Amino acid sequence: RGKQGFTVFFTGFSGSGKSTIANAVMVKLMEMGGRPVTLLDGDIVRKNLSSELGFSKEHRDLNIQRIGYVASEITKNGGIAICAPIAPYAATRRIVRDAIEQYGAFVEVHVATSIEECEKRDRKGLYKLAREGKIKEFTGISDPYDVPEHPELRIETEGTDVDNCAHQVILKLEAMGLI
Ligand code: GGZ
Repeated sequence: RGKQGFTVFFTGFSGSGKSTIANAVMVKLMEMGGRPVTLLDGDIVRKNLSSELGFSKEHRDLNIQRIGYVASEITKNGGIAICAPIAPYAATRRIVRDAIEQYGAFVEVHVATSIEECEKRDRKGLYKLAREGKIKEFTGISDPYDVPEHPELRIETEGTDVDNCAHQVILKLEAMGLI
């Protein structure tokens, strides 16, 4: 069993399935025992750590850097951090990667559900509001998303269940010698 800490960093659109997959991965890692696992989910972080922030580029960057800082501390102390924000900007993801790789591994997982599929599902009704202009700067509709070019793992969720997606992450962590 590997001893180094690491961060699993999910990125993808709202409604792509990041949180659901991140939760399933957390459960699997906890069942394996060993190192403590901390989930830094997008909306939980925004409630507790970034409640004053909106969705401008500056605020999103600040949000991601806060998540990155907490994840780097967890990684430094030999733990496992699981992050699941949208994290739309490649440059910001790079900054977080570089900070974390000083202490352990950074495993970027692109949850590659298409914007069409996310909008079709529209679980929280946010895409409808974004189309109506009632939510501004909505990622994928009226705000950018830089598709990760070289993530450690890209998950195609369409036609794949949550358990299978989570299993792909676990297999990648094993292949990397982290668990
Ligand atoms: C994107 C927004 C927006 C805008 C509110 N753009 O499905 P959700 O609801 O729970 O996930 C989205 C969440 C995104 O927060 P993050 O902290 O992950 O974003 S970032 O990494 O860019 O800082 C969505 C909701 O907040 N939401 N307004 N304009 N998502």
